[in-house]
Amino acid sequence: MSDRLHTLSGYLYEYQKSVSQPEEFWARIADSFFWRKRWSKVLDWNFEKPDVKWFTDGKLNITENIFERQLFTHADQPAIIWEPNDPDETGRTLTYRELYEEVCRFANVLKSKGIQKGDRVIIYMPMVPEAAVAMLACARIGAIHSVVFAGFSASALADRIQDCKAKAVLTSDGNFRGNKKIPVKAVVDESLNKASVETVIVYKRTGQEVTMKEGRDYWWHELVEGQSTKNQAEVMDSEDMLFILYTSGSTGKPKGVVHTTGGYMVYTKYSFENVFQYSPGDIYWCTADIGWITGHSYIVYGPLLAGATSLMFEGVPTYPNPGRFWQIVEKHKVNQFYTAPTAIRALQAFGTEPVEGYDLSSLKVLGSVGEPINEEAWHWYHTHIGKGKCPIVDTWWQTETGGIMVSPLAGITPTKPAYATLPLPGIQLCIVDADGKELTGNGVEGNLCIKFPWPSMIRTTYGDHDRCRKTYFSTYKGMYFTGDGVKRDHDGYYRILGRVDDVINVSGHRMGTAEVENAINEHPLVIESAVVGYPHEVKGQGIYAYVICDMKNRTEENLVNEIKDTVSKIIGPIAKPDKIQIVPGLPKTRSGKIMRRILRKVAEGITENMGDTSTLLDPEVVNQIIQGRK
Ligand code: 6R9
Repeated sequence: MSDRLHTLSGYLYEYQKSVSQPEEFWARIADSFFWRKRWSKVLDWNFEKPDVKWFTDGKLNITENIFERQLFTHADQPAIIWEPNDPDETGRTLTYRELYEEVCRFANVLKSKGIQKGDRVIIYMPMVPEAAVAMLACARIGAIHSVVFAGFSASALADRIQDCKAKAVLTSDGNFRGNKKIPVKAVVDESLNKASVETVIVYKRTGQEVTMKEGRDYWWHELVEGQSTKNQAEVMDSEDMLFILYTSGSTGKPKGVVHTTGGYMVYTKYSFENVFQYSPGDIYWCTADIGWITGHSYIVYGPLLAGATSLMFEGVPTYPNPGRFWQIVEKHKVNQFYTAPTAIRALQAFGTEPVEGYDLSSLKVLGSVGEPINEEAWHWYHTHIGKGKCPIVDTWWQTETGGIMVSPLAGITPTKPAYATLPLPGIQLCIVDADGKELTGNGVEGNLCIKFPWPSMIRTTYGDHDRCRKTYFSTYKGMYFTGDGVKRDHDGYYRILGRVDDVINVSGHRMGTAEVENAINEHPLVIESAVVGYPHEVKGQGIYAYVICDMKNRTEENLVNEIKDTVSKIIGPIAKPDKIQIVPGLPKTRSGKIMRRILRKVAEGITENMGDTSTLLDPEVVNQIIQGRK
C-alpha cells in the first residue's frame, strides 16, 4: 500500500491532519508496515529531557519490512543497480531476492563472529553493494551500525571506534575513486594501533596487497562461503537503536547521532515516496555516499522500504570525464536524480558540452540536498539537466532529523528557485528571534526550530545524553533547534539561509570550526588558530584558517603545506583549509573571546566597516590581519 500524496490540496489536507491529530496520522502510515507486535502508544514525548518515543512497545525488524513484507511481489525486481567507478567495468544488479540472500548470509557471518544484538559495528567501505548488505545485515541481527565515510583518516576512524566501543570493523582492501586506487584496509590497520576491535572483515574490491592479522582479520568472500541464505530476523523494539552516525557540531568532538528503529523506518519510506513521487518500476539515483545520512535514508532505507530500485554509484562526477553522471542517467534510464549543489556547480563549470549528446529524457524529478542551492545553479540544473520539464525538489534536512523536513513534493508543490518551499506532513516548523520569541506570520526571518516531534528524529547522542539536550533542546525552550537560519516569505515558503552556529558547510559536508582548529593545533609549531567559512564558488563554503605560529626556519609556504597535511591526516582531505593565513595575533576581546565576525568579514574580502571593535584587547591586530589577507 502506498501513502503517496497526489495533489496540492491533498497535501494541504494531510498536513492539517498531521498537525491536529498527529497520533492518528502516523498510526495510519505505520499500519502499512509489518509489525511483529503492534505498538501500545503512538507517541510519548518530552523536549526538556529530551525523551521521545514513537510506537511504544511495537516490535519489528526493519529488514523484514524490506524483504519478507515485499518478497512475494518484488522478488525479481532490481533492488540495487550498481555502477562501478570505471565505465568499462561491468556493473551489477541485485534483485530483492538476491539482496535478501546476501543480507541473510552476511547476517549469519556476523553472528558466527559473536556479534549480537546491541553490539556496535563500524562500516568503513567504498560504494559497493556490500556496504548496503553490511548495514542491512547489522539491522537483521540487531547490531547497531555506524558507517564512517571511507575518506576519513585513521585518526578520525579510531575516535569513532573508541567512542562507540565497536566490536568489529567491516571494510575493503581498497577503493577506486576516479583514476586513483586508495588504500582502505591500511587505514583501518593504522586506526587499530590506537583503538581495538575483535574482528575485521575485509571485502576484496581492488585486489591490492593488504596485511591480515591472524585471528582478527578475515576475508568477506571466505566467510560468506557456505553460509545459509536464510536468517531469522531479531525482533527489535521500536525504540531500539538502529544506527549511530557521527556528525560535526560547533564543538571539537564529532557526536554520535542516534536513530532508532520504528520511527526511522516509517518516516524514511513515507518521505521518500512523497518527495520523489516514486512509481513502481522507476529507477531512482541518489549520488550521495553511504557515509552520510543522505546515503542511509535515501540510498538504502527509504528506497528499499518502498520497494524501489536504487542506483548506487562508486565513482566521482568527473571521471573519466565530466559527462559521467549524464552517461549513467542515459544508460540506466534514471527517472529520479538526487545530488548536491556542489556537484551541480562543479559540473556547471564545464559548460553544457558534456551534457549534450546524452539522452536525459527518462528524467522526471531532480533533487538537491546538503546546502543551500544558489539561484544560478538551480536554473542551470532546471534548464540543462531537467530540460525545463522536471520539478526540482530542494530538500532541507539534517543528520539529526533522519529524513527530509522541508521540500516540495515533486510535481505537486509549485517550486521557487532556492526555496525548500513547505514542510512535509508532520513537521511543525517555528521561526524564532534571538530571544526565542516565535515570529509568526509571513515575511519573517530568524532561527529555524521544530516544535513537535517527528518519527525519525534524533533520540540521543551516543554515550552522552546531556550533550544532545544541550546542543538541540536548550537554546530555545521546548523546541528542537536546527542551527540554521531561515526566511519565510510572503507566500509562506521557506528559504534556508545557512548555519547560524560555528559549523561550516563544505561541499555539503559539515565541519565544525573547532574540529578543524583542533586538528591545525596538532602541528607542533602552531600556537593558536581560528577557522571560519567564506563563500566559495564550487564548494559553497571554503575553509579559511588564521594561524599564529612559531616559524622556526620554515618558509610560509612550507608551513602552510605542513598544516594542510596535518589536517588531512587528522580528519581527512575534506577538512583541508582552502586558505591559511599566518597572523601575528587574533582579534580577541578583553574576556578572551575571538571576535569571529571580523575574521569572517576579512575572509569574505571585506576590509572596511569592521563594526564595533572597542572591546578588543588590541584593535591593531585587525589591520595586520587585513593587510595579510589571502
Ligand atoms: C541532509 C544533510 C545538515 C545541514 C543543515 C543545513 C544544510 C542540508 C539543505 C541545507 C539549505 C538544503 N542543508 N540541506 N541547506 N538547503 N536543501 O545534508 O545532513 O550533513 O547533517 O547537514 O546542511 O545547514 O543544517 P547534514
